[in-house]
Amino acid sequence: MSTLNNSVYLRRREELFSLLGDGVALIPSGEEKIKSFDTGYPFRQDSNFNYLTGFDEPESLLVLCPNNKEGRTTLFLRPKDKVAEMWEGRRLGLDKAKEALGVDLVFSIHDLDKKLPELLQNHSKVFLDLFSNKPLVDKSLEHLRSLSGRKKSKIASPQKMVNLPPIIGMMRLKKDAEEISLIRKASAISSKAHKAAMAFTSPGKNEYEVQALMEYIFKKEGAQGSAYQSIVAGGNNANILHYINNNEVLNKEDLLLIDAGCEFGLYASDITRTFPVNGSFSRAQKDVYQIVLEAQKKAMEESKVGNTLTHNHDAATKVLVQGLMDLNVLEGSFQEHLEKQSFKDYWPHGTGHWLGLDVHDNSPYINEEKSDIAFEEGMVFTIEPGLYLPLDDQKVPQELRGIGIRIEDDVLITKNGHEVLTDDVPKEIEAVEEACQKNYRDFL
Ligand SMILES: [Mn+2]
Repeated sequence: MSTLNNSVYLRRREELFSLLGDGVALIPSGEEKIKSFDTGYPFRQDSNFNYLTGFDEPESLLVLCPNNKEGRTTLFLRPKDKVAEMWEGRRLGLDKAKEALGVDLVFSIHDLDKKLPELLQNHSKVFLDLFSNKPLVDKSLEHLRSLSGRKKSKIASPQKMVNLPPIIGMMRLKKDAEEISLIRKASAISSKAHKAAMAFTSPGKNEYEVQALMEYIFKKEGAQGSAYQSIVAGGNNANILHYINNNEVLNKEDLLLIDAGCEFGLYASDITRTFPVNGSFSRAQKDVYQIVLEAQKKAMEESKVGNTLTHNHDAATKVLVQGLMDLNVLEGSFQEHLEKQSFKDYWPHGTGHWLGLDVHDNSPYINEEKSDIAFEEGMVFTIEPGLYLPLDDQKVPQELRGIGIRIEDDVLITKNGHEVLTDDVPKEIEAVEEACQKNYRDFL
């Protein structure tokens, strides 16, 4: 039924109960979305709902009431429906849900309006996603309004609404053993696809051919597909940070930047490699590549318990700015560039983000004291420095124009430092050139 053993979700819900006080939390499933007319996008479960239930159906709502005597965990879900199931697929149904998901109470989603007021009453606050689920907020407000209208009935109605995602986000920061094993699996599959892409790429192929090979490997290895839209960017296309057109022919003089990763058990991996289309780096490409690689290594060194993503970013930025000066892209004073951020044209993004159920995992970056969240064992994030030197930038020396490079790995904080989960994909210049000489069929 669910990806992991029920005890994992019970443990997570137990942790959340302890943060809710006498409140009640509403956590809706993901929704089916229309792609065009009557055809939908593939359904993808909501990350928080999955984190707390493992249940993979839409049209469901999890209600957590730590002080509800009849049961703390209530699930609304779709009832069995012979015709609908014949057309659209099997449903768990109410009868099996309790045991399959370890919840206390189950109701049909069609009875939500009838049952929700009962579940909301006699709590001081309601926890829910205030900013990205307007229908649920509206519905809750409607019920709260009618509850608070019944003043003489001695029913206490919640007076406060609290935004829930940051609270679950804090829980999701440190990955448990089950999550780490899913991220490991996602990383291994994505690593294989990147190695295959290096071996497969050659001048004259189209970007989408390389994309197709990688996404074939994602599926073939059991992943649900891409965790995010693959970026397969030849030459100057790499200087468009979110280039997803992936429809141009690869030139033999160019580099190919690939930012692609699969989703396994809903967990993401996120890898970027940049390698020469013809299998060997030119002098100019090597010069830029070495700087980005060095920046990544310096950021890696900072990745240990107690440090923060800002440590990583500052370490990478120093190397990249010095590099831009060495390449004669920037002139002037190193300190001034750092202070004025005048490198932003060529190094415009952050060095990393949390990674988990979402590729940019929906967890806070600062704590309640408004300072950076410090690394703890079990946290997972990316390290992805880059340099982008557009073809039409007159300030960039001629021979460097059109080069865009990013190197990205996924990192797990351990007791004594960190582990690079995507270390299997070559990134040293010689190793990359070697990987380009391999036969891609060996990865299929
Ligand atoms: Mn990333």
